[in-house]
Amino acid sequence: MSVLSVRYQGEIAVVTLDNPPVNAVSEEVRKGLVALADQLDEDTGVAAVVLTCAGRTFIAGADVREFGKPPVGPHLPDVVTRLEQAKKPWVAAIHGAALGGGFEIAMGCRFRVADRSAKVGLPEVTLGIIPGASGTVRTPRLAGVEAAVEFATSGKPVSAHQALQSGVIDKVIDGELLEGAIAFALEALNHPLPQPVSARPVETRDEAFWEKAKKQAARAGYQAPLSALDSIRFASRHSFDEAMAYERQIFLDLRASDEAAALRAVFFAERAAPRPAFVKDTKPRPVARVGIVGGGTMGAGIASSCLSAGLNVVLIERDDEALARGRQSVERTFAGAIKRGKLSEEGKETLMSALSGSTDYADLGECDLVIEAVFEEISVKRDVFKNLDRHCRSDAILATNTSYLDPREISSALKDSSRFLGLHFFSPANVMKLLEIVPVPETADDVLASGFALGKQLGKVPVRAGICEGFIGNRILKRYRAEAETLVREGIAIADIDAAMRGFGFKMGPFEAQDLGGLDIAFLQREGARAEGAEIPETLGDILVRSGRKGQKSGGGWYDYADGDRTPRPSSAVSDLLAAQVTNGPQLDPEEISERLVRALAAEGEVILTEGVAHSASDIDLVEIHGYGFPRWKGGPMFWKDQRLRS
Ligand code: 3H9
Repeated sequence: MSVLSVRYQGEIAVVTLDNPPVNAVSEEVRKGLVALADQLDEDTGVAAVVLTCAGRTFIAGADVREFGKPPVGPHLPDVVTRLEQAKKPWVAAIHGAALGGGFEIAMGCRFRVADRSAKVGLPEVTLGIIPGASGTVRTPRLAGVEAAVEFATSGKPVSAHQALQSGVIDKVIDGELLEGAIAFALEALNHPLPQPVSARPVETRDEAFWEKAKKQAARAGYQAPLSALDSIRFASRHSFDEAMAYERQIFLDLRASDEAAALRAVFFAERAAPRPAFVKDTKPRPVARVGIVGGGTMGAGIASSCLSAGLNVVLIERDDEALARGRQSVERTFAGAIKRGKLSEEGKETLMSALSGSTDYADLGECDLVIEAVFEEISVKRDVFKNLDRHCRSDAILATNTSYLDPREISSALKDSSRFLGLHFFSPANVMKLLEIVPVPETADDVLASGFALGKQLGKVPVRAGICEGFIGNRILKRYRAEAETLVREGIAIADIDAAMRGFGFKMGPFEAQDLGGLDIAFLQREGARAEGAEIPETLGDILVRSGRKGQKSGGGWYDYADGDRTPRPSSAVSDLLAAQVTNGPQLDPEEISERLVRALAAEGEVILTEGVAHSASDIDLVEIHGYGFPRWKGGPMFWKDQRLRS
């Protein structure tokens, strides 16, 4: 059966694309659209064509799976042009999302209508490419240069309402989409047709505009947004055909780039993450009401995240004062979302009304899942779980948010550990996407599946981690920090190491990040382990903490900080403290420094894979990207290392 079908409603031909899951434009779709344009052009009974899609969305873009292979004709830019040149006007009826090549096809249609909840956008830069089928050439002609720059360099889709305002669609349909689109087409036939987009004039902008836009695009840290801008700028100064040729060349060059390969790998890994093979066939338990024990930073963050996903939350604290603080934290998070325009005042009220608080564990009786987020102290955690055992329904899932305690020691406080698992959120939990899911040996399959389903519902990237100190992420972090200290011992300046990692694409280097988070937490862990007899050699961080340098909060850590200023300044006090540990070896350039550190990340990743703590290299990459700031356009340490080996 073909992915494209046509039926007739009077003089309107309704073309339906049905290419699950997201109607991506594959070779078959491209061929089919050209054939249909030819066929309908010759059909004297047809006055106009409505293009609609089956399933959850309009066309989500070119088929990304084809990007690793040589391009095969007919090419999408030619398909878009063919639709634009059709003798009968085509009307794109958009539901779900018209993204990338899907939006480009819509721009080839003479008209675009969308239902209220639809989105349109050019997300190509998020895949390391630029729009390759006229997105940077037609959009400025349709909506102006500024809107085109925003679309193509940010990659962010906009709502149907915003799309209407910026002129990229012609109408928002309130009722049934197809009916509305057919009525729109019939009405449009009563008027002269608008010019095809390619024939419309394009505005020019002055140098100041482009300079500002360039600075903005450069912030992303990788090539594609800058190239998208370059292509729009070219399009604003050249003929349509010249601009199309220019765009195509950049698109093809970037399509073959390392960054695009990395971003594609991340794209597919992220989508596969919530449904790993080991839970695919297991039905998760329904979760509608979540209990959270502990309303501190972590608990409140988890609560915000659950509320935003439409869950009811019961927050447990030891007294009313702590409960009020937890509630205020959640409120602050939502107030921030209102400020950023992400939430309305009414929306906040609705979310807050789904939050209740209590100091009595008995109020967790109706919860389907309870997440413990209390102090990292084994006896405290075990007490919490003994209470949960007493008060929760016997089929309720009980989870710990521990980041470094052994979950088995916590779960053994329960009568039935099959309902237990670790759900390791990252701070701030309402922002960070990573969720490490840590089953104990007794965890039931459907409990594990429920962890992944919850991750998906919360919009997180869930990754299964085995039990070891630090699970996947913090264990790798430890190795990373140790290697960074080794570099310091070899005589590399702390500021040079941080600068090299920023140059690689991290927002922060390892030392400035520690100053921000505080050096004392890891120090106390090491001290605790030493007290229990573990032989842990003294780290440079230990030396700093012992002399009172815990990071920004104590006015200095690896760097000095002036009062009220977070700018790290190299510290002569630190140089003095560490002088005896440092030998002056050869200096390294920034690439050599980042190579050493990323190799250390990948090396620990290899060990973790061998031990079975992580299930796949791409899981490790997701952990690093979503929990530790690894630049996604480098694909994660495992991908980066493999790419290195291939080149
Ligand atoms: C482009 O268009 C280039 C052109 O300018 C020029 C060309 C010459 N291709 O996200 P979901 C799969 S570049 C292939 O969970 P949702 C995905 O892997 C493209 N497959 O669904 C998953 O597969 P599986 C620009 C794709 O409902 C399944 O669909 N477009 C593609 O949460 C469901 O995905 C984009 O970047 C694709 N393009 O969200 C849009 N897209 O079931 C990317 C998805 O086997 N897509 N899949 O794991 C999206 O943003 C979301 O999928 C969408 C639906 C919002 C549409």
